[in-house]
Amino acid sequence: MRFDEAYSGNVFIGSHPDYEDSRVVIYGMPMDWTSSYRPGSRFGPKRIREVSIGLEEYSPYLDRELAEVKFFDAGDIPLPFGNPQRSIDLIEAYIQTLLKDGKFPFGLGGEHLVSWPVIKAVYQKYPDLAVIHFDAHTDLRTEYEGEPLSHSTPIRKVAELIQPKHVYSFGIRSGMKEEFDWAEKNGMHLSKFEVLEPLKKVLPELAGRPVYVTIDIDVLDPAFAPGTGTVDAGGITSKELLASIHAISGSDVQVVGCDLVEVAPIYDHSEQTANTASKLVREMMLGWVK
Ligand SMILES: [Mn+2]
Repeated sequence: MRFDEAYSGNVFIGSHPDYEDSRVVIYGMPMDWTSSYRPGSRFGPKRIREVSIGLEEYSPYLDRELAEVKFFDAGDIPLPFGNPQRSIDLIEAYIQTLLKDGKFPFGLGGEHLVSWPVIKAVYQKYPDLAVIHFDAHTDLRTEYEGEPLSHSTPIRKVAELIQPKHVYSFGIRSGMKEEFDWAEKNGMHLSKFEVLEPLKKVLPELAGRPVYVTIDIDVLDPAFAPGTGTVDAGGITSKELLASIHAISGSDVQVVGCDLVEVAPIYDHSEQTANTASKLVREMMLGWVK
């Protein structure tokens, strides 16, 4: 590693230079080929890394600092533009390698479809897996304009794979009636509008379980995160999202992987979205990797 690498913005602040020796691997999934509204999340991972230079490495919430968790920043997975199927296959193969090496997968999106191959791979390792999902949108469509590989479908695919009753969605305030009906009919845990309070209620029942957590940045109100593909008014504050991350870290849930997706820096010249995302990454890292 070059002596200046940790501060060059090429890697997330505080990352460890050695893969072999690291417990966690951060990787970008710079894909936005299926975004139905505003593309741009392919640039999310890079910008989240760049602005991380402005972060403190210490978390006063958790009284822990990044040096206490060995994480390697692998950069972005090279994905073929415009080809969601091959991109998904490449992501899945990469995650399988990470898991075989005993690493904790920590992904940065990219559109939300990238979570699907990751969760698929994680589920192979943890058949008892539950998924916690923070989002403005249900993401429960079976297809979008006839296309099943869409950023509006990943949670449906996950729910069908691991069973709907093992999927816990929070903050949902947008989707088709059919999606909400499907969630209810199939026993998915879908909390409309609210995040922290319903989350606290379900954490005890997830105690001891391996859990994958996927955060779509648009669970935040557009006032806090305008830099995303599909903004949706009526979201939570960044303070509530941090408290939710900390509620998970304070519980007996065993987080086995996570991601933060849909940051599209171009729609936010204030850069608060990327800056917020980088702080969320720090708290997820320090809170969830024990
Ligand atoms: Mn989503």
